[in-house]
Amino acid sequence: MLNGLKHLVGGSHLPRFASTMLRACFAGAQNDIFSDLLIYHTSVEGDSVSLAAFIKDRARALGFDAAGITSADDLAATEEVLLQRIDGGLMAGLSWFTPARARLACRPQELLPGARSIVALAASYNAVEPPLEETGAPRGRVARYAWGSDYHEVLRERLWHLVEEIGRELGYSPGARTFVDSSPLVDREVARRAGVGWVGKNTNVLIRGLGSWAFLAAIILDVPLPEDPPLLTHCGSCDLCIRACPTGALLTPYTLDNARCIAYQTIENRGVIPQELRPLMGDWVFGCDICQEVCPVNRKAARSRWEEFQARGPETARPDLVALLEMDTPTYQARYRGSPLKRARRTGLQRNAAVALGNAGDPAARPALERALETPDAPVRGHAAWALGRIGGREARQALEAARRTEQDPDVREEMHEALAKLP
Ligand code: B12
Ligand code: SF4
Ligand code: SF4
Repeated sequence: MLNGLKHLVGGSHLPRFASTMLRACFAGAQNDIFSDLLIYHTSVEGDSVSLAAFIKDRARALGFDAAGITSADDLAATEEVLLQRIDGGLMAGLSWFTPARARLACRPQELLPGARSIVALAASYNAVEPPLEETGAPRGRVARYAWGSDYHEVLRERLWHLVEEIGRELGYSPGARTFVDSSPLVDREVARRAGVGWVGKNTNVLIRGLGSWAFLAAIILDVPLPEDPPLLTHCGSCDLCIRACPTGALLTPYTLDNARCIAYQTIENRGVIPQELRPLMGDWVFGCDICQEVCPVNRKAARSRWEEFQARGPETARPDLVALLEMDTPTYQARYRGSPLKRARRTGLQRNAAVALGNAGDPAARPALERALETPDAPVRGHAAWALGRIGGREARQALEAARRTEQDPDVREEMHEALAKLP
């Protein structure tokens, strides 16, 4: 009977991994009668090694630039860190980042019952900045990760392709769950533990050859796979990112104060940007790349091969600020369909454009900012008032005084009042 079973599990008529699973059952058996089957344990390992190689190979063929594998064990130390950050107010503003979510994010087996392994993946978004025709008009800056198509959609589709290929190789559909950014899994720690990259002092995961210009994604599987070791690389004595951050959001190496980060303020904050941060935001209207641009590891980063992440055009990377401030809904819908910029919503982008115009200080933007004092969105009106206060001039004063007389929102009225008080 044993020989018959050996023949069965080794037989080429069974899909390779179905036979592996059968062997795995035997290898786990304690009964002496099956000791003969220990021989199969070696080939189980052999098969999971070759399945891991298959997954990495197919991941590459599907466009992913780096892949690694880690276990589905809890990420206990990171859970502690996340809970401490929430407790210390360092995740302030992200109401969805609750202790319950933080716990779940670090417990892969709760995210997928029966989870055994995590395939961690990275996809470069290091696109070339599109050439810009210099018109002299003030322009904003969009973080590189948002120059192309929405990575959530692009990568989720590829991840499911990969799951399908793994299923074909196994001969059955494995239990699997995919993750790209928005799902509750602590993407960076998974990538670090799987040896995909190391954590830089700016908290981003740096990947050999790609730098930190890479999205992270993951698949949790109920299939056992051999783990890759974490990398030993680290930042050494470099602290360029910490010194370059204009808002002081990087409190210490590896620690970000969410509410001070320009990325949070321009993308996630739906309301009022604290006044003390606005002058420090420069021309950023969606995200911020300063702590990545100064990173020496990024200087040698390869360009992205992903067509989807190439810049859609100069206006996506460096939008005309007045046009952004005055953008109507149809223009917004057409320009940002399928783009990550949609996350900030039209009024969020307009609010950010007002701040950037205030920082640019170009009097040519005054008429557009004056018109913005009439828009229905309160934060846009308030930030336009702030910008006019910075640009100054007689016309700005007249417009602010007139708008203040009819303004109903007390916060916006206060912004107008403060802007007027600052004018000479
Ligand atoms: C919330 C969030 C934000 C918040 C940041 C909040 C925060 N404090 O992290 C905001 C909106 C500000 C933001 C900004 C950005 N984000 Co974001 N964000 C996330 C999200 C959804 C959760 C991150 C999280 O859990 N943060 C909590 C902190 C504590 O966890 P962490 O940063 O992962 O923690 C790592 C380190 O802190 C480290 N650590 C903590 N303590 C210690 C101590 C020591 C000694 C050591 C060694 C390490 C260490 O452990 C973790 C990793 O191992 C992830 C997606 C996801 N599901 O994970 C994307 C994600 C982190 N973001 C991403 C990106 C691209 C960005 C931006 C670059 C976008 C931009 N250009 O504007 C900026 C970068 C800003 C910066 N300097 O980090 C990528 C990062 C890719 C990469 N290569 O690292 C992710 C992974 C999305 C993705 N799947 O691609 N983001
Ligand atoms: S993204 Fe910008 S604001 Fe945020 S930590 Fe980096 S440099 Fe600072
Ligand atoms: S700038 Fe220096 S310290 Fe910061 S992430 Fe890059 S190598 Fe590390």
